[in-house]
Amino acid sequence: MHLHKFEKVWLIFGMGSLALFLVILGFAAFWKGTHPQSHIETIDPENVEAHDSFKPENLGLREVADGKYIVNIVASAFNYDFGMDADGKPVKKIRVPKGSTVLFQITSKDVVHGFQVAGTNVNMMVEPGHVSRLETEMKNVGEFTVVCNEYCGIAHHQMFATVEVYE
Ligand SMILES: [Cu+2]
Repeated sequence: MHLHKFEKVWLIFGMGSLALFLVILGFAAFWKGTHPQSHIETIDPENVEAHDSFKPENLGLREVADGKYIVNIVASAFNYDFGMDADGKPVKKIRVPKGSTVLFQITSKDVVHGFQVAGTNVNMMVEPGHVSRLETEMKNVGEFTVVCNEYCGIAHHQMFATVEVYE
């Protein structure tokens, strides 16, 4: 079979790039430890309260050490549950000082949701049956809107909250 020279070049290029991408994928997964944010930790979506982090009294922002925070959230259609404030109202805004390290832990009770803190590198898929975790340093002062970026139903656009980083 005769192959034109250009055809050979393109075949080698195509197969070469496929092999290169597989090597990059393997490097990221096995050497760099890149993995889904769920870390494959499972949870019963019908009974998220059984998990310590998602008991109603443990939801929301908590300072665990100087400048270190944990935020526990339960997502459901169409709400992010950050727990209740002192007046018994649902928390819709959390405040952390600039430069603090914040670990977001979130799970879903029903369908797939998103958890994106717009303007930061926090962007997670939240799957029912899994716990998604992401730790980040809040470097910039400002108000950042939390949005659900996975379409989850008719009132999807009402899923939001605010993270305020103060000086
Ligand atoms: Cu949504």
